[in-house]
Amino acid sequence: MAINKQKTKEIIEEIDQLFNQLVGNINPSIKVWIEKNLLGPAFEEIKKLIEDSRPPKMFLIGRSGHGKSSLINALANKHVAEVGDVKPTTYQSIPYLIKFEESYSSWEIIDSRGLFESTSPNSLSNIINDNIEENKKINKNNHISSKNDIEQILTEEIIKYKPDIIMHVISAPETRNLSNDLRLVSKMMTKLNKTLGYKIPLIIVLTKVDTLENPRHWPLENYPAKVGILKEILDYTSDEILTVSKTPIDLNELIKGYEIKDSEDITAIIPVCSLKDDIWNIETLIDFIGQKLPENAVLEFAQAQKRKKLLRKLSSSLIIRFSSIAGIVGLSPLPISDIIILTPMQILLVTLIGGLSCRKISKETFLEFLSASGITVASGFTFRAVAHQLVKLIPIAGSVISGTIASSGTYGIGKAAEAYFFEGKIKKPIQYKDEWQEYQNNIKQIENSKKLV
Ligand SMILES: Nc1nc2c(ncn2[C@@H]2O[C@H](COP(=O)(O)OP(=O)(O)OP(=O)(O)O)[C@@H](O)[C@H]2O)c(=O)[nH]1
Ligand SMILES: [Mg+2]
Repeated sequence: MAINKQKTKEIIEEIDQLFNQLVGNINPSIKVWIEKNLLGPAFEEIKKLIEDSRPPKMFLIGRSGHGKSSLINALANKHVAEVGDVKPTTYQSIPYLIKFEESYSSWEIIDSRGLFESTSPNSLSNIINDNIEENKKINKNNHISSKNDIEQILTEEIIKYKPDIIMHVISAPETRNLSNDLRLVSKMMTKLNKTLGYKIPLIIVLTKVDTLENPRHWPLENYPAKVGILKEILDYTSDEILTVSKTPIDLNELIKGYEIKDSEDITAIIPVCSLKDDIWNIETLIDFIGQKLPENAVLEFAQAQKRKKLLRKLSSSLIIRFSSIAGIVGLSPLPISDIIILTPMQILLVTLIGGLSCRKISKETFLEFLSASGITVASGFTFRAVAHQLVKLIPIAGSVISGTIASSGTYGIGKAAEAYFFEGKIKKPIQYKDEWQEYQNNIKQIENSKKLV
């Protein structure tokens, strides 16, 4: 189970009804104000996260046999792409959709296989000193025989598919031989990004790291010589081939890959092993892709595989957004004394966090959190009954709710729900009061420092 667009719509409708029931005898102008400033923005956040979500689009470049299909299988954690030794002789880009039925998600993959097949790695040397004769060899029978052909076809394909991420797959032991391929693709991306006016992240994925040095030396971490060779290849790729400056993705383990921050074309170099029984560092690649995807493609990417870490990030940002929205209460033109007006939003938040943790999007999911927090609600409950119970979770002092109480209460409820759904831990919302305060202070500091600049 997971977030499902239809179910989310239904819950939103119920929450809207609940709100109308709860504010039955409230001043109509306050009601309109709340709808516009609280519930409206909250629904808008959900629309961005869920209703507008779409499959991530990933484009693969790489010579035949370097492990593109195996990489897709490793990323998807299931068999979706053929792995084989048949060498394609003609260029054929294959788009396909991987469906993850159980989690209502899909990925779109474009495998640009065969693109380099009729060029030897050396014939691409003319990318440095453009050899006109070589480039004149126009492709016959769809054979691609020059640097210009490759560059042109790749550019056209990328413009046609507009992928979110491009992965250039190269077998790690062959990195040196294929330095021209790497240069060609990165040069092409510089031009392409300029044409498009935005940067498509290009990740260089070095596959088959298990075959470096002695293939039987595995797991990698147990063999310092193998680690050394991999480190050398990574450095060679960044320093010598691409001449870019690098930042380790994991400071404790330099061989997990480099992020390239100031480059116009490359975003990262990440080594992996995609063999089913020896999967290595795929997690790093997945996290990295998750960070670089556009907002509306992250949900399906993470949810497909129930990637808890990424889904939790989505949940955390949703909590922050909802809490900030709740804080608007403090700006209400008329004082609002009943915290119950916030509960519809909070019920929605908790239910969605449950959904992100791969539970069902339903009343039952919300109820499960409530009873775990020590609040029992009779069976056959309505949201209305629940709303009155939920209020008990927020400590409130005085007769008027301030923006701070509204936001920190919402944050606490969200975080307690997150701890429960993602870790099975029972926490009290009040435990998160300082954390919210700290978050607010940080934001203020950042804003102040921006003003100073
Ligand atoms: N040892 C090892 N072998 C791998 C790895 N990844 C792929 N292979 C093997 O390399 C061969 C080619 O892999 P594919 O995934 O089919 O390569 P491809 O890039 O999709 O090739 P085409 O479809 O022909 O373009 C297969 O025999 C794979 O099992 C890896 O990480 N380690
Ligand atoms: Mg393949």
